[in-house]
Amino acid sequence: MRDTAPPLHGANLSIAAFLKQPAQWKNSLLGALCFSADALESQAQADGDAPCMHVAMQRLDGGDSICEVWHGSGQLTRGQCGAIHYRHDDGVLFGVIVLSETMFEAGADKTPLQQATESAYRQIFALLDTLRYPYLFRFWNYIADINSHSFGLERYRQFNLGRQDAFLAHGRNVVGNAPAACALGSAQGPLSIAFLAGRVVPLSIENPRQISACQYPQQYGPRSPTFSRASLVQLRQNEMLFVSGTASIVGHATLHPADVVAQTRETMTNIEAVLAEANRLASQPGFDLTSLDYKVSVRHPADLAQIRTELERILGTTPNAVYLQADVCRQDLLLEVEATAAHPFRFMSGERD
Ligand code: 3EB
Repeated sequence: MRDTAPPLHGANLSIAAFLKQPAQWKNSLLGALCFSADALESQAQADGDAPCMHVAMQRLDGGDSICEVWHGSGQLTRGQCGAIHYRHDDGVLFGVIVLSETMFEAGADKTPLQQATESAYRQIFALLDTLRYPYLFRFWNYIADINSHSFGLERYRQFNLGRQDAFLAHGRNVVGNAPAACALGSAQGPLSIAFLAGRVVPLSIENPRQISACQYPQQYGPRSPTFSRASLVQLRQNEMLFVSGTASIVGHATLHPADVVAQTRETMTNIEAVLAEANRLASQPGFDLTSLDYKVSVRHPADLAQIRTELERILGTTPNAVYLQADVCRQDLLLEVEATAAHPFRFMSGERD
Protein backbone atom coordinates (compact mmCIF):
# COMPACT_ATOMS: atom_id res chain seq x y z
CA MET A 1 0.00 0.00 0.00
CA ARG A 2 1.18 3.50 -0.73
CA ASP A 3 2.21 5.61 2.26
CA THR A 4 0.11 8.75 1.98
CA ALA A 5 1.66 10.68 4.88
CA PRO A 6 4.07 13.34 3.62
CA PRO A 7 7.69 12.53 4.52
CA LEU A 8 8.06 15.78 6.49
CA HIS A 9 5.34 18.06 7.72
CA GLY A 10 4.91 20.83 10.25
CA ALA A 11 1.96 22.02 12.31
CA ASN A 12 1.18 24.51 15.07
CA LEU A 13 -0.71 23.74 18.26
CA SER A 14 -0.88 24.88 21.87
CA ILE A 15 1.14 23.13 24.55
CA ALA A 16 -2.16 21.90 26.05
CA ALA A 17 -3.16 20.30 22.74
CA PHE A 18 0.37 18.94 22.31
CA LEU A 19 0.09 17.10 25.62
CA LYS A 20 -3.22 15.51 24.64
CA GLN A 21 -1.92 13.94 21.45
CA PRO A 22 -1.95 10.13 21.30
CA ALA A 23 1.22 8.04 21.46
CA GLN A 24 0.97 7.32 17.74
CA TRP A 25 1.22 11.07 17.02
CA LYS A 26 4.26 11.40 19.27
CA ASN A 27 5.89 8.40 17.58
CA SER A 28 6.31 10.35 14.36
CA LEU A 29 7.40 13.58 16.09
CA LEU A 30 10.88 14.72 15.08
CA GLY A 31 10.79 17.64 17.46
CA ALA A 32 9.16 20.89 18.50
CA LEU A 33 9.73 24.57 19.16
CA CYS A 34 7.51 25.82 21.99
CA PHE A 35 6.94 29.54 22.38
CA SER A 36 5.47 31.04 25.55
CA ALA A 37 6.09 34.05 27.77
CA ASP A 38 7.36 31.76 30.50
CA ALA A 39 9.52 29.26 28.62
CA LEU A 40 10.46 27.37 31.78
CA GLU A 41 6.84 26.78 32.71
CA SER A 42 6.20 25.11 29.36
CA GLN A 43 9.45 23.17 29.67
CA ALA A 44 8.21 21.40 32.76
CA GLN A 45 5.18 20.19 30.86
CA ALA A 46 6.19 19.27 27.37
CA ASP A 47 9.39 17.25 27.41
CA GLY A 48 8.92 13.80 25.94
CA ASP A 49 10.78 11.58 23.53
CA ALA A 50 11.36 14.23 20.92
CA PRO A 51 13.71 17.20 21.29
CA CYS A 52 11.77 20.25 22.36
CA MET A 53 13.13 23.79 22.41
CA HIS A 54 11.49 26.36 24.67
CA VAL A 55 11.65 29.98 23.63
CA ALA A 56 10.55 32.94 25.76
CA MET A 57 8.31 34.71 23.25
CA GLN A 58 4.77 35.72 24.02
CA ARG A 59 1.96 34.64 21.73
CA LEU A 60 -0.13 37.64 20.71
CA ASP A 61 -3.13 36.13 18.93
CA GLY A 62 -4.88 34.35 21.77
CA GLY A 63 -3.76 31.41 23.84
CA ASP A 64 -0.68 31.46 26.02
CA SER A 65 1.57 29.26 23.93
CA ILE A 66 2.23 27.79 20.54
CA CYS A 67 4.27 24.74 19.59
CA GLU A 68 5.65 24.36 16.11
CA VAL A 69 5.95 20.61 15.61
CA TRP A 70 7.71 18.67 12.87
CA HIS A 71 6.79 15.13 11.95
CA GLY A 72 8.87 12.63 10.03
CA SER A 73 7.97 9.20 8.78
CA GLY A 74 8.88 5.59 9.49
CA GLN A 75 11.20 4.56 12.29
CA LEU A 76 12.63 7.44 14.32
CA THR A 77 15.87 7.49 16.30
CA ARG A 78 16.63 9.85 19.14
CA GLY A 79 20.08 10.90 20.26
CA GLN A 80 22.20 13.41 22.11
CA CYS A 81 25.65 14.66 21.23
CA GLY A 82 27.32 17.35 23.32
CA ALA A 83 24.62 19.96 23.88
CA ILE A 84 22.56 18.85 20.87
CA HIS A 85 19.37 16.82 21.20
CA TYR A 86 18.09 15.36 17.97
CA ARG A 87 15.69 12.88 16.41
CA HIS A 88 15.75 11.62 12.84
CA ASP A 89 14.11 9.30 10.37
CA ASP A 90 15.82 7.89 7.26
CA GLY A 91 15.89 11.21 5.46
CA VAL A 92 15.47 14.12 7.86
CA LEU A 93 17.02 15.17 11.17
CA PHE A 94 15.60 17.78 13.57
CA GLY A 95 17.88 19.06 16.32
CA VAL A 96 18.04 21.68 19.04
CA ILE A 97 20.97 23.19 20.92
CA VAL A 98 20.80 25.58 23.84
CA LEU A 99 24.00 27.21 25.11
CA SER A 100 24.51 29.66 27.92
CA GLU A 101 26.92 32.48 27.24
CA THR A 102 28.10 32.33 30.85
CA MET A 103 30.06 29.20 29.89
CA PHE A 104 32.36 31.33 27.75
CA GLU A 105 35.05 33.79 28.81
CA ALA A 106 34.55 37.50 28.44
CA GLY A 107 38.28 38.21 28.34
CA ALA A 108 38.95 36.42 25.06
CA ASP A 109 39.20 38.14 21.66
CA LYS A 110 35.73 36.80 20.88
CA THR A 111 32.69 37.86 22.89
CA PRO A 112 30.82 35.21 24.93
CA LEU A 113 27.81 35.30 22.57
CA GLN A 114 30.10 35.03 19.55
CA GLN A 115 31.85 32.03 21.13
CA ALA A 116 28.56 30.38 22.09
CA THR A 117 27.26 30.84 18.54
CA GLU A 118 30.43 29.51 16.96
CA SER A 119 30.43 26.53 19.32
CA ALA A 120 26.76 25.75 18.64
CA TYR A 121 27.18 25.86 14.87
CA ARG A 122 30.43 23.87 14.98
CA GLN A 123 28.71 21.17 17.06
CA ILE A 124 25.80 21.09 14.61
CA PHE A 125 28.01 20.78 11.54
CA ALA A 126 30.18 18.09 13.16
CA LEU A 127 27.12 16.04 14.14
CA LEU A 128 25.52 16.32 10.71
CA ASP A 129 28.74 15.26 9.00
CA THR A 130 29.07 12.27 11.35
CA LEU A 131 25.46 11.11 11.00
CA ARG A 132 25.43 11.92 7.28
CA TYR A 133 22.59 14.43 7.19
CA PRO A 134 24.87 17.11 5.76
CA TYR A 135 22.36 19.40 4.07
CA LEU A 136 20.71 22.10 6.13
CA PHE A 137 17.14 22.94 5.18
CA ARG A 138 16.68 25.71 7.72
CA PHE A 139 17.78 27.18 11.06
CA TRP A 140 15.79 28.90 13.82
CA ASN A 141 17.94 31.28 15.92
CA TYR A 142 16.79 32.92 19.18
CA ILE A 143 18.94 35.43 21.04
CA ALA A 144 17.99 37.42 24.14
CA ASP A 145 18.61 41.20 23.99
CA ILE A 146 19.34 40.85 20.28
CA ASN A 147 19.57 44.62 19.71
CA SER A 148 21.57 45.57 22.77
CA HIS A 149 25.26 46.38 22.57
CA SER A 150 28.11 44.81 24.52
CA PHE A 151 31.85 44.76 23.88
CA GLY A 152 31.25 47.59 21.42
CA LEU A 153 29.05 45.56 19.06
CA GLU A 154 25.34 44.84 18.75
CA ARG A 155 24.59 41.32 19.92
CA TYR A 156 23.04 40.27 16.59
CA ARG A 157 26.31 41.30 14.94
CA GLN A 158 28.28 39.24 17.47
CA PHE A 159 26.06 36.30 16.55
CA ASN A 160 26.81 36.84 12.85
CA LEU A 161 30.55 36.72 13.55
CA GLY A 162 30.31 33.40 15.38
CA ARG A 163 27.94 31.87 12.83
CA GLN A 164 30.07 32.76 9.84
CA ASP A 165 33.27 31.55 11.51
CA ALA A 166 31.67 28.14 12.10
CA PHE A 167 30.51 27.90 8.47
CA LEU A 168 34.05 28.74 7.32
CA ALA A 169 35.68 26.32 9.79
CA HIS A 170 33.59 23.50 8.31
CA GLY A 171 34.29 24.47 4.72
CA ARG A 172 30.71 25.55 4.16
CA ASN A 173 29.76 28.15 1.62
CA VAL A 174 29.04 31.60 3.09
CA VAL A 175 28.10 33.43 -0.09
CA GLY A 176 25.68 31.10 -1.86
CA ASN A 177 23.64 28.02 -0.97
CA ALA A 178 23.20 29.07 2.65
CA PRO A 179 20.23 27.53 4.48
CA ALA A 180 16.99 29.37 5.14
CA ALA A 181 16.79 30.87 8.64
CA CYS A 182 15.18 33.24 11.05
CA ALA A 183 17.02 35.20 13.78
CA LEU A 184 14.86 36.77 16.46
CA GLY A 185 15.12 38.35 19.87
CA SER A 186 13.56 36.38 22.70
CA ALA A 187 12.51 38.06 25.95
CA GLN A 188 15.12 36.11 27.93
CA GLY A 189 17.01 32.86 28.02
CA PRO A 190 20.12 31.29 26.54
CA LEU A 191 21.12 31.16 22.88
CA SER A 192 18.68 28.66 21.37
CA ILE A 193 19.06 27.17 17.91
CA ALA A 194 16.94 24.57 16.12
CA PHE A 195 17.56 23.06 12.71
CA LEU A 196 16.21 20.71 10.07
CA ALA A 197 18.72 18.85 7.92
CA GLY A 198 18.67 15.97 5.51
CA ARG A 199 20.26 13.87 2.80
CA VAL A 200 19.06 15.74 -0.27
CA VAL A 201 20.58 19.00 -1.45
CA PRO A 202 18.12 21.87 -1.05
CA LEU A 203 17.94 24.62 -3.60
CA SER A 204 18.75 28.03 -2.09
CA ILE A 205 16.52 30.81 -3.31
CA GLU A 206 17.30 34.52 -3.31
CA ASN A 207 14.99 37.50 -3.72
CA PRO A 208 15.69 39.70 -6.78
CA ARG A 209 14.36 42.72 -4.81
CA GLN A 210 16.99 42.24 -2.10
CA ILE A 211 20.75 41.89 -1.98
CA SER A 212 21.67 38.46 -0.69
CA ALA A 213 22.02 38.77 3.10
CA CYS A 214 25.38 37.01 2.67
CA GLN A 215 26.51 40.16 0.84
CA TYR A 216 25.14 42.92 3.06
CA PRO A 217 27.65 45.78 3.25
CA GLN A 218 29.81 46.45 6.34
CA GLN A 219 27.42 49.04 7.76
CA TYR A 220 25.31 46.11 9.08
CA GLY A 221 28.21 44.58 10.94
CA PRO A 222 31.71 43.22 10.43
CA ARG A 223 30.36 39.92 9.08
CA SER A 224 27.33 39.33 6.91
CA PRO A 225 24.52 37.05 8.03
CA THR A 226 24.68 33.54 6.55
CA PHE A 227 21.26 32.61 5.21
CA SER A 228 19.36 32.57 1.95
CA ARG A 229 15.85 33.92 1.43
CA ALA A 230 14.34 30.46 1.11
CA SER A 231 15.21 26.82 0.59
CA LEU A 232 13.35 24.40 -1.62
CA VAL A 233 13.59 20.74 -0.67
CA GLN A 234 12.37 17.76 -2.61
CA LEU A 235 11.46 14.81 -0.39
CA ARG A 236 9.95 11.84 -2.21
CA GLN A 237 6.71 13.13 -3.77
CA ASN A 238 6.73 16.34 -1.77
CA GLU A 239 8.38 19.64 -2.43
CA MET A 240 8.76 21.86 0.63
CA LEU A 241 9.57 25.53 0.73
CA PHE A 242 11.07 27.17 3.81
CA VAL A 243 10.83 30.96 3.53
CA SER A 244 13.32 32.71 5.82
CA GLY A 245 12.41 35.52 8.13
CA THR A 246 11.48 38.32 5.74
CA ALA A 247 11.26 42.01 6.52
CA SER A 248 10.81 45.44 4.98
CA ILE A 249 14.20 45.48 3.30
CA VAL A 250 14.78 46.39 -0.35
CA GLY A 251 18.31 46.18 -1.69
CA HIS A 252 19.98 46.19 1.70
CA ALA A 253 18.09 49.14 3.22
CA THR A 254 15.22 49.16 5.67
CA LEU A 255 12.20 50.88 4.12
CA HIS A 256 9.35 52.67 5.96
CA PRO A 257 11.20 52.84 9.33
CA ALA A 258 8.30 54.05 11.47
CA ASP A 259 5.32 52.82 9.42
CA VAL A 260 4.16 49.37 10.42
CA VAL A 261 1.48 49.11 7.73
CA ALA A 262 3.93 49.99 4.96
CA GLN A 263 6.49 47.56 6.43
CA THR A 264 3.85 44.81 6.38
CA ARG A 265 3.10 45.56 2.74
CA GLU A 266 6.80 45.64 1.75
CA THR A 267 7.44 42.40 3.63
CA MET A 268 4.63 40.62 1.78
CA THR A 269 5.85 42.00 -1.56
CA ASN A 270 9.22 40.44 -0.67
CA ILE A 271 7.64 37.08 0.14
CA GLU A 272 5.70 37.25 -3.12
CA ALA A 273 8.98 37.80 -4.98
CA VAL A 274 10.55 34.82 -3.19
CA LEU A 275 7.55 32.67 -4.16
CA ALA A 276 7.88 33.77 -7.78
CA GLU A 277 11.52 32.65 -7.70
CA ALA A 278 10.52 29.35 -6.08
CA ASN A 279 7.86 28.77 -8.73
CA ARG A 280 10.38 29.51 -11.46
CA LEU A 281 12.80 26.94 -10.01
CA ALA A 282 10.42 24.30 -8.65
CA SER A 283 9.66 21.19 -10.66
CA GLN A 284 5.99 22.00 -10.11
CA PRO A 285 5.09 25.66 -9.67
CA GLY A 286 2.11 26.41 -7.47
CA PHE A 287 3.35 28.13 -4.32
CA ASP A 288 1.15 31.13 -3.59
CA LEU A 289 0.72 33.64 -0.78
CA THR A 290 -2.65 32.30 0.37
CA SER A 291 -1.49 28.72 0.97
CA LEU A 292 1.52 29.38 3.21
CA ASP A 293 1.77 28.77 6.96
CA TYR A 294 3.03 32.01 8.49
CA LYS A 295 4.78 32.96 11.67
CA VAL A 296 4.73 36.71 12.27
CA SER A 297 7.16 38.24 14.76
CA VAL A 298 5.93 41.60 16.01
CA ARG A 299 8.23 44.03 17.83
CA HIS A 300 5.49 46.12 19.48
CA PRO A 301 2.38 44.20 20.61
CA ALA A 302 0.32 47.37 20.02
CA ASP A 303 0.97 46.97 16.26
CA LEU A 304 -0.72 43.56 16.09
CA ALA A 305 -4.16 44.75 14.94
CA GLN A 306 -2.77 46.87 12.12
CA ILE A 307 -0.47 44.10 10.91
CA ARG A 308 -3.29 41.56 10.94
CA THR A 309 -5.68 43.82 9.10
CA GLU A 310 -3.09 44.60 6.44
CA LEU A 311 -2.18 40.93 5.97
CA GLU A 312 -5.84 40.00 5.50
CA ARG A 313 -6.31 42.85 3.05
CA ILE A 314 -3.29 41.76 1.00
CA LEU A 315 -4.21 38.07 0.98
CA GLY A 316 -7.96 38.60 0.60
CA THR A 317 -8.46 35.97 3.28
CA THR A 318 -7.50 35.15 6.86
CA PRO A 319 -4.02 33.65 6.68
CA ASN A 320 -2.92 30.57 8.53
CA ALA A 321 -0.72 32.62 10.85
CA VAL A 322 0.72 32.63 14.34
CA TYR A 323 1.72 35.96 15.92
CA LEU A 324 4.50 36.25 18.50
CA GLN A 325 6.21 39.14 20.25
CA ALA A 326 9.88 39.29 19.34
CA ASP A 327 12.63 41.75 18.70
CA VAL A 328 13.76 41.84 15.10
CA CYS A 329 17.44 42.01 14.21
CA ARG A 330 17.49 45.63 13.04
CA GLN A 331 16.26 48.26 15.45
CA ASP A 332 14.13 49.91 12.74
CA LEU A 333 12.32 46.72 11.66
CA LEU A 334 8.88 46.40 13.23
CA LEU A 335 8.06 42.91 12.01
CA GLU A 336 9.51 39.81 10.40
CA VAL A 337 7.48 37.12 8.65
CA GLU A 338 8.58 33.54 8.02
CA ALA A 339 6.61 30.93 6.15
CA THR A 340 6.47 27.30 5.14
CA ALA A 341 4.74 25.67 2.22
CA ALA A 342 4.39 22.12 1.05
CA HIS A 343 2.81 20.77 -2.02
CA PRO A 344 2.88 17.24 -3.30
CA PHE A 345 3.92 16.61 -6.85
CA ARG A 346 1.04 16.12 -9.24
CA PHE A 347 1.20 12.90 -11.19
CA MET A 348 0.18 12.09 -14.71
CA SER A 349 -2.45 9.36 -14.62
CA GLY A 350 -0.84 5.94 -14.61
CA GLU A 351 2.37 7.30 -13.13
CA ARG A 352 1.17 6.89 -9.54
CA ASP A 353 2.15 3.58 -7.93
C1 3EB B 1 16.93 40.43 6.94
O1 3EB B 1 16.35 40.23 5.88
C2 3EB B 1 16.10 40.40 8.18
O2 3EB B 1 20.42 36.35 10.50
O3 3EB B 1 19.56 34.37 10.15
C3 3EB B 1 15.94 37.44 8.61
C4 3EB B 1 16.12 36.05 8.56
C5 3EB B 1 16.92 38.23 9.19
C6 3EB B 1 17.28 35.47 9.05
C7 3EB B 1 19.49 35.62 10.13
C8 3EB B 1 18.07 37.63 9.69
C9 3EB B 1 18.26 36.26 9.63
O4 3EB B 1 18.14 40.70 7.01
C10 3EB B 1 16.75 39.69 9.31
